[in-house]
Amino acid sequence: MPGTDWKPTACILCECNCGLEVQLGGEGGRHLVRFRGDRRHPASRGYACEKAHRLDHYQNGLDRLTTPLRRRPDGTFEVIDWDTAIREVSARLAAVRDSHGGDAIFYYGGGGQGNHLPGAYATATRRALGSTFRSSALAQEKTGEFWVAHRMFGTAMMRADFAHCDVALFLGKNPWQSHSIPHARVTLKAIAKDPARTLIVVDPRRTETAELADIHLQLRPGTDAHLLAAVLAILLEEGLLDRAFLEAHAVDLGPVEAALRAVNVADCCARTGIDEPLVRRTARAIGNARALASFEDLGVQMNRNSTLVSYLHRLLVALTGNVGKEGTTYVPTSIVAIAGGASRRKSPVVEAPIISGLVPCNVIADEILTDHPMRYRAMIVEAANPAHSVADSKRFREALAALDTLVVIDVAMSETARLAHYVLPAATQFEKAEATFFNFDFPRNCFQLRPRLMAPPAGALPEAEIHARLCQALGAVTEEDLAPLRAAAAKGPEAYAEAAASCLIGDPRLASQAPVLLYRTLPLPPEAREGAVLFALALRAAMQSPVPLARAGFGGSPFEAAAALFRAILENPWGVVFAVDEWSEVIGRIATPDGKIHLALPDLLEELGKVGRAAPEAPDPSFPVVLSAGERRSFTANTIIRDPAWRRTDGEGALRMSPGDAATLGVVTGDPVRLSTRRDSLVATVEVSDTMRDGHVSLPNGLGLSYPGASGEAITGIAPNELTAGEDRDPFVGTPWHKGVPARIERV
Ligand SMILES: Nc1nc2c(c(=O)[nH]1)N[C@H]1C(S)=C(S)[C@@H](COP(=O)(O)OP(=O)(O)OC[C@H]3O[C@@H](n4cnc5c(=O)[nH]c(N)nc54)[C@H](O)[C@@H]3O)O[C@H]1N2
Ligand SMILES: Nc1nc2c(c(=O)[nH]1)N[C@H]1C(S)=C(S)[C@@H](COP(=O)(O)OP(=O)(O)OC[C@H]3O[C@@H](n4cnc5c(=O)[nH]c(N)nc54)[C@H](O)[C@@H]3O)O[C@H]1N2
Ligand code: SF4
Ligand SMILES: [Mo]
Repeated sequence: MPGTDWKPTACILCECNCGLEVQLGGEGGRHLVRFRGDRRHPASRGYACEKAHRLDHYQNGLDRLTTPLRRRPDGTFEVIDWDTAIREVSARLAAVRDSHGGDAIFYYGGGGQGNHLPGAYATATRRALGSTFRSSALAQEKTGEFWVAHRMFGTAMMRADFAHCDVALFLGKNPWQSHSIPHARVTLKAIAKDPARTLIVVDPRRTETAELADIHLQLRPGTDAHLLAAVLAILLEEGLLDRAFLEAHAVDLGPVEAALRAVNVADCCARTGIDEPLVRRTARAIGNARALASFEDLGVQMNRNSTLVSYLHRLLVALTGNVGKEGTTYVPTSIVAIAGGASRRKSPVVEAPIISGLVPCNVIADEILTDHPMRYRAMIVEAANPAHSVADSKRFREALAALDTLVVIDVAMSETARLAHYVLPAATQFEKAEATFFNFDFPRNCFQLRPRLMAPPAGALPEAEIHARLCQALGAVTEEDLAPLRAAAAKGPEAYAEAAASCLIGDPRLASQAPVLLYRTLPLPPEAREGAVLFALALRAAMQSPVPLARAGFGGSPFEAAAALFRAILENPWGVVFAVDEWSEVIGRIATPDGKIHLALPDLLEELGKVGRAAPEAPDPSFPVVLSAGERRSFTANTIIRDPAWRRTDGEGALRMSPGDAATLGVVTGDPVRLSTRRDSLVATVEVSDTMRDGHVSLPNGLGLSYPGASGEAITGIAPNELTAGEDRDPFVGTPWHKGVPARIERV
């Protein structure tokens, strides 16, 4: 019988993290039984999609880890206790640091779609070890966009206001399924229904979003750079640039105009397969928009010319003046900035660019396997499954096998955990307090600390506790360090805040261990304990963004503001508005040295010229089809839910292909086919779909997971990265070409 209490939490399956209310029930009250969208959540306001109702398949997965494991030489695992695990893991990592330096210890992950506190606690462990190189999935999707935005605007995180735009543009993005914008389906339907608003979708598939569109540009896969070049050239030719905006807020228009004048519009349109009149109609809709909101995502960011496309997309927004007015592009206030520009440092072995602090995922295997003194020799993987999610799984497995030490912190026996020397079992996101740093709303931005719904099973620990134990075992935090804070805590909140602030700000050694110090000493109720690190983050936000925080009710000195915000976070478990922005402030957040948008990026303008002139790449006759490896569907959620039974539809994760291609092959829905790329050859199940273009096939993301079933471990569907290659990546930032993999299909 479900209990009658509805408890606030959030969905953890995509970056929206919609607020939910759940009822617990089942054995020991450990099942998530009933769900409803939480109307009190300030961003989602009751919205949730069908996936949220299936979250118990995450909480109660059969491959849940409940004890630390150590790998034996034969590859099997033995159970060890926590004291042994912490002692051995810290000793082995310290040994790598002592003989090769902390830079030889690589950190991967830190959070998935809804759990970003582990990454915050891990900074203490990384600092204790001197580990500075790291990465996460963002370095195979967003780093090109960040790099371009940072160079042009001096700030990397930009989002758009789809609720108030009159023209919405989605480039390689299917928000009906993948969301990423608030109330995605409601917002899309509202735009589609309103004759005064225009929905433009650029996608080679007729997606659910494209079905709603006023203009669907069903282009040839991988030709987005040509499409955007043509649109920009038409805007210039037809006098549709916002000259007044550019005069006031931008510099270096000249070289951009020259490059756009050199674009051959007819030729570019021909390359995309879209008729020029339709491209012109699109350009006019954009050029005449009152407010354009646009979003580029994986269809272009994991594809050829991805960084050039990100640049052309940012140019489109800037040249039409769609920045800083309601319904257009904004820069949100953040609690934790997750986006940044390029570092001066390169990765130590391959010398790949580091953007937003992240080494490109596609070079990690090379960084480990190259015989080089600076190669990574140990790795901590936390809340990520790179043996599944990074390009070329086979080579990535080889790289992991070559490490001295691999430590995986996960809730389930993931593909990566199977390869670890030590597996450390974590509490699930419903067994500890958790939060997301994907807070991108505007003008009212919100933050939710979800209290835990239940205690973890004996044997699993929250990451905060794991990192605290590691840091203490490494000697980075001692009882003497904790004593003054504990004493201050006994005196009350004010004494504590003062003591915490003085060690956070006054002593660099202690500051580097702030997450652990706070976690060990800040008095918090058990259901919110892992929220301790937010005390430091709230203080940083109060120092960096005093005005938006004050408007949200958190004014006064930085200490007063931080204390009030921290209290509000604890008192509002369904979420709190932490910042109130104003549209008029957006232009002021352009953080280039002169405060202007820098339109001309010479390397990318040169690339535009090259791409425009280059003859179309002749398809490799052995691999004539384009495979998009990793589509978001109704029941996919990366590898967060491993139980295949959670999928109500598309159980096997079918390979979608056009009726024309199916007829040529002589196959129908349900037939097996052999799908081959340069890396591997696997059998997939076909779904014939008239949403597909001829020559383009698509596999879902997050399948190919091993899961215990009635007859032992079984793998359902295809793991997309068995088919992708590490060298297929963007020349500027190293992001992968997962959406355009050359492939061949045969009957079996
Ligand atoms: N249901 C569900 N939702 C999710 C997730 C999930 O796993 N499942 N994951 C979340 C995450 S981590 C992310 S990053 C987002 C990603 O969200 P999206 O980027 O929207 O997801 P995808 O389906 O991978 O890719 C989007 C589209 O790119 C198209 N595409 C393929 N090739 C090309 C091309 O050459 N040009 C263009 N213009 N388009 C092309 C595909 O047909 C597809 O419709 O989704 C988030 N939301
Ligand atoms: N070919 C191809 N590859 C892709 C993509 C694609 O479209 N095509 N998409 C890419 C994108 S955009 C993304 S975001 C990545 C996603 O790939 P990853 O970032 O590797 O994330 P997930 O696959 O979701 O793995 C999350 C892991 O966290 C674990 N986990 C869940 N909750 C917790 C917790 O509370 N604590 C801990 N410690 N662990 C937890 C899960 O069991 C799982 O093993 O994949 C990328 N890879
Ligand atoms: S999957 Fe995303 S959109 Fe759907 S309920 Fe969960 S967080 Fe919200
Ligand atoms: Mo992602």
